[in-house]
Amino acid sequence: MSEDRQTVFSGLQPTGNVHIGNYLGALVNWVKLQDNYDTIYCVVDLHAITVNYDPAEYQKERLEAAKVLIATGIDPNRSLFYFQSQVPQHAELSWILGTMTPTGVLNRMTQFKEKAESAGSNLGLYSYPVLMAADILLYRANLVPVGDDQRQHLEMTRDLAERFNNRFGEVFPIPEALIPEKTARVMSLTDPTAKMSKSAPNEKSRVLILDSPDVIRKKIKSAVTDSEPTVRYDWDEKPGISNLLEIMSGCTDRSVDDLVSEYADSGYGVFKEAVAEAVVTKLAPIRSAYQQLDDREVARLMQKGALDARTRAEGFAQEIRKVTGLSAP
Ligand code: ATP
Ligand code: LTN
Repeated sequence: MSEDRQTVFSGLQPTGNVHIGNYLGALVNWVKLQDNYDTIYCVVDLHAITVNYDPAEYQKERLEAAKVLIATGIDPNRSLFYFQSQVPQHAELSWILGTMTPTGVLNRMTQFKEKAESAGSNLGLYSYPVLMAADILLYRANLVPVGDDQRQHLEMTRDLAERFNNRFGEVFPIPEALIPEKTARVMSLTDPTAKMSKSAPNEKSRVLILDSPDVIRKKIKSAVTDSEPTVRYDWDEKPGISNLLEIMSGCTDRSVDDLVSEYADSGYGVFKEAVAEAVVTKLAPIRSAYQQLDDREVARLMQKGALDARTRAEGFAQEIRKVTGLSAP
């Protein structure tokens, strides 16, 4: 890691399976940024236990999430890559930042309101954005690649960094969100007015990174569209088609305009087949990389990542303890 490179941090929850929304909204950027930045990527297992879970199952799901990320292109030799729970400095900073977070701000968090309604409220779910701010600020990250749904959390993180700096001195850079122009919010295939989500009950609503080609084709074929058969990019009138256009564009690096000019009059059947093939082609190498990964080797890589992360985090944590009057006596 060279000193002059900017630091990137992002996290993914190990709940359910990683879907194409996660991939196009965030992971594509995670992978690219490895070329030019000091990258730190974290499987945020403390965040995901804010909703009910089965411990034995969770142990497996965490490793699965790590494997999917590696298959996608996260390289543990180029990025610092680990499980959040293995680095206690995240939780320590979260407590300190929590003392500076007005509860009125937390009350306004959309994700909290939605999850509290569906899964029931608890203190962890409420303070979830504070832990996220701690993840980012702990490493003094400059850039945070995320999907559009994380915008509000990022704003809160920036506010907390400023609040901390005003009180204790210039410790944290103010982090910027890196959100893609298109595919920042990939929508559900069964309800294109809702975000594609890991937790939606209908499995047909999302394409998983590890879905087989057949399953992908079926899901895209049954994606909800409208009855006027022109392929047009229009989120108000044609959210289903606009979503598929963005997905195809994200999988092919062709612009939405270019796709519209090719498929405008070809009919939905032909268009959906083309979308499905683009997704299958994009995901095939990831699926085969995943199949070649060895669980024990990945577990070893995660242990090594945690050791390195702890060392790095402790250096920053000591400075934070110093300015906040919490150093060892
Ligand atoms: P859930 O699907 O249950 O709401 P999540 O997928 O939002 O959970 P994470 O797995 O932590 O939670 O998200 C990882 C990254 O994927 C985040 O940066 C998030 O913004 C992004 N992301 C999640 N869903 C989408 C989506 N539908 N479109 C674009 N980006 C998304
Ligand atoms: N809150 C995010 C996951 C997350 C994260 C982070 C993202 C936890 N810590 C730090 C970026 C940076 C989510 O729900 N998707």
